[in-house]
Amino acid sequence: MIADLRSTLHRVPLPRPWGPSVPANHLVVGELTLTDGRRGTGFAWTPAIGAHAVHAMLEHDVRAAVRGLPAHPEAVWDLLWRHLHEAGGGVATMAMAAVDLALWDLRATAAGTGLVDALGRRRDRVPVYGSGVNLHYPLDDLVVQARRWAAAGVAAVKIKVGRPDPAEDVARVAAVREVVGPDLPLMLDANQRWDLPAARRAIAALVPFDPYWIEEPLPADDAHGHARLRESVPVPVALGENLRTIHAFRDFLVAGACDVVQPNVVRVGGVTPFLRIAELARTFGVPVMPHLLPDVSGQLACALPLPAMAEDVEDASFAALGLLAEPHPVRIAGGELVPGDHTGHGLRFDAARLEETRIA
Ligand code: SMN
Ligand code: MG
Repeated sequence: MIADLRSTLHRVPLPRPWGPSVPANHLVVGELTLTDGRRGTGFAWTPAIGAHAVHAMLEHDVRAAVRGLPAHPEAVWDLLWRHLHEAGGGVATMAMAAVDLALWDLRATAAGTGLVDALGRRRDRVPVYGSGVNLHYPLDDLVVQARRWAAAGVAAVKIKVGRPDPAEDVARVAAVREVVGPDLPLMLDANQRWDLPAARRAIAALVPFDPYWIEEPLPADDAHGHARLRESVPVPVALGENLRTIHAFRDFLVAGACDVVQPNVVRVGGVTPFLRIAELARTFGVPVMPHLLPDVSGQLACALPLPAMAEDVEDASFAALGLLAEPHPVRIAGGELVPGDHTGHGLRFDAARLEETRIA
């Protein structure tokens, strides 16, 4: 039974800022204690927006609600969703992730296995793609980043598009394609910067560089728009990092809005809903490519029904941010991610680093 939940908020500077408004990421660590004394660690994460709200919701609403509940991820998830729903939305699901990840940590540990085996191992390693939040990079820096990825032997690369002048997108994608060669999958991420006509025009101009997918070409909530776009362009559409509920994923899949879904394990509320979304996507034959957080997502990818790649945004994994004590839960090298032989999810936050970055 759950005895208590404590949470702390941390601001962690990014060695490579994600533009002027995102110089740091925010982490909320949740420590769940059971009545028998066992402890599980969960976390929520957000680049900039909502971090204080998530922490406040954990302290004010979630803490009291989880005390006395059985340490059962699925049951707790459903109860918490009902309990928090009148506030609703992304803040609630991010807060719920801190609880759910802690419960999965406890479940896998109790089974004497790591997360991959607790979920059902389907593969021992997954390909990793190099990803950059680089729309603001000058072309030269973008090319140098692409060279680093090529030299590291990544399985694929993803860059941002959606510069104010579409001709710049063409020049940037052409330059990166030149660096990585004709065979490496090259994904493009527009982060919702276009409307339907702009997306159609931009994608038509980028087709010659053989994009592996176009990500979030339109506003993230627009299922109908994505479905119409998808019918009119020859490039697969990926989305889902800004969807929060299994119902939203259901609606996008039913609308035929995407070829790939990208749930973020924190934003959807943890491992429990992530798995439900993966099973749903499977019924549409749509692969799941977990969004960010490779320290955990890479483990999930090893258990997904359909083959998946993990995403490694350069120098932004929790390991790369110095947040984790050794041994790290996953090893990323040569375009592959391999989970370690830990029990639980294997993320052990470095106590000194947490102290140094703590803001609440
Ligand atoms: C992204 C989103 C949020 C933070 C970093 C990067 C991006 C991606 O959309 O898909 O990697
Ligand atoms: Mg994206």
